[in-house]
Amino acid sequence: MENDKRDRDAGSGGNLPGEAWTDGLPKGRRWSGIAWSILFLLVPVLGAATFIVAPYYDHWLPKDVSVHGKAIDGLFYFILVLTGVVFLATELILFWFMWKYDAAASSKPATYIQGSHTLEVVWTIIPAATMLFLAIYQMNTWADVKMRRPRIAPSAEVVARQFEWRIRYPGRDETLGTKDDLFVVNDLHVPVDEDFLVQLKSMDVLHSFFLPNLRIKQDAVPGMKQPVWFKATEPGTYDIVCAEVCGWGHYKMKGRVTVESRADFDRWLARVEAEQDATQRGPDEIPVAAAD
Ligand SMILES: [Cu+2]
Repeated sequence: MENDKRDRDAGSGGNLPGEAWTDGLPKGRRWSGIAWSILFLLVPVLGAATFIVAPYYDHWLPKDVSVHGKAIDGLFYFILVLTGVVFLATELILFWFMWKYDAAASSKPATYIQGSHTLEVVWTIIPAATMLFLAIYQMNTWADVKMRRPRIAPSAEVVARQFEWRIRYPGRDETLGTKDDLFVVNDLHVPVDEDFLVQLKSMDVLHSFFLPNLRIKQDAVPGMKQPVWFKATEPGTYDIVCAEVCGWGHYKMKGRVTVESRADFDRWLARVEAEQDATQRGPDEIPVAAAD
């Protein structure tokens, strides 16, 4: 008999019209409603707090030392504010609805609505128009960073490989792929205030060439030569990291980029050349192993 009643209740979603709602509400349900509302309120509060506090703990954008950086950061902040406002608004509305329409606190059953066609059209058009605006608004920056390549020969070639960056400079003839090329690993040097054009390749899997301070991020795709360019504005040593999970050693696939004056850069190149000449010997210079 008792089971019959329970089955009946379960079959109709737990509440029979005119029956369960008049039974009296179990004590304590209201508290769970409050707890859930507060929990959902914490999402926008802590979310916003994280962003406000982050710069004070140095967890924010790294120092920008690129001529493109300002435009890219501007876009970043613009999109952050736009999405931030929408995020806060939707989360606060969600909280308010949970608070106000707590089922346990209500004495009336929920009413069924068909939905609103107008509302659906409005909330489809607004995001679509926003996306379209962003697509057009960022076009010039995108073209500067990814399409308007400086008309110079490649300054260096960077080949990504599990788990290092192999860098090749053209050497004295200023042409890549010739005998006097200079090779270094994980140690990119760049003259300050000059256009620098990298020819990016991958030897094995997908990697992503990421120079946070120069606001550069480009996938290195096996079989493709990707041009990547930038102009550094401030001498210093900055990070090169791989931004694509590329295998077990992905975390240690890091190098550094040294931005320095033209004179320092030339001196460094000359040193690499001298070291390479000292360690590389021609075929006739290699000592033949003594026969037993
Ligand atoms: Cu990688």
